[in-house]
Amino acid sequence: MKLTYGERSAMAVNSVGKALFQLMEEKKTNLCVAVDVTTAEELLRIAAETGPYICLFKTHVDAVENFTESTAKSLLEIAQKEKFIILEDRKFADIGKTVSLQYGGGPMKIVTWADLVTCHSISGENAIIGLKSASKDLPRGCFLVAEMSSEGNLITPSYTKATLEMAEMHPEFVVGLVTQSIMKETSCGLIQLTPGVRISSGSVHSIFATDGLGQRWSSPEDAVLTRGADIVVVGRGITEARYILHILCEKGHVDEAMVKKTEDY
Ligand code: 5IU
Repeated sequence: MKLTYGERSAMAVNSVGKALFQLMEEKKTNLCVAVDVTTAEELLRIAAETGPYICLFKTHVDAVENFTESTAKSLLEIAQKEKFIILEDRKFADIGKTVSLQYGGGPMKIVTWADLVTCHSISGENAIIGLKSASKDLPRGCFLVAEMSSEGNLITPSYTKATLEMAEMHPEFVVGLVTQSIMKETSCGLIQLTPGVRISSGSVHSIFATDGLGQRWSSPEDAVLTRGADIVVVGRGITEARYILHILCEKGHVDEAMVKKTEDY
């Protein structure tokens, strides 16, 4: 049975999950850009440039040296203008009480600006309950990590199965799963988000590249058609694409060493 993202929106329980499905349908995009950068200026530049083409903007703000409340405010303004949802890939992994503090407070105050976050299932369902309690009445939700793209990760099929079950138990807060393979038994209201994707000029069906630090990339075709991705997460395939870096180099935004580095991938 094939359903449109619009039809699946009606099956989502969480309001952000519903909105994400609707955005995908309206903007005709299932692209999430992963923005692993170190400055707020770069983060905002990429948000403005990719905004029209994405449904989801994935951050790691703890890698950004100068992320402040004002960065968050500017990011929210761009998100509203370009219509995308913000996902902070925090991968919460602690007990319920601790994750509620990390999410709601600390220097990043993630709950105030990120529509969605990622969370590991390792510590049990109370992590979800903790996040939900910290979100109070804000429209918020999370993706649970069911599988990882990295070489040698310790996730087993039974861990993945238990994570799916946990997601099904909490559809009011869990909008979907981070996956690498098709989750046939998952309800259609949950979204499958697949990182480790980039375009290669070579093979389109197999894992074709790595970054020397265990990342395993596959092609968008493979991610969507074989691995069941609803949304593909592309980081360096966009932010470090050779032709984009050449343009940025000409404008003086990055130096030649950076361009040279990507030519080595
Ligand atoms: N990410 C992965 N693999 C995973 C999970 C998250 O790559 O299994 I869970 C994150 C890490 C990075 C982005 O922020 O997705 C991928 O970036 P690249 O496309 O640059 O590899």
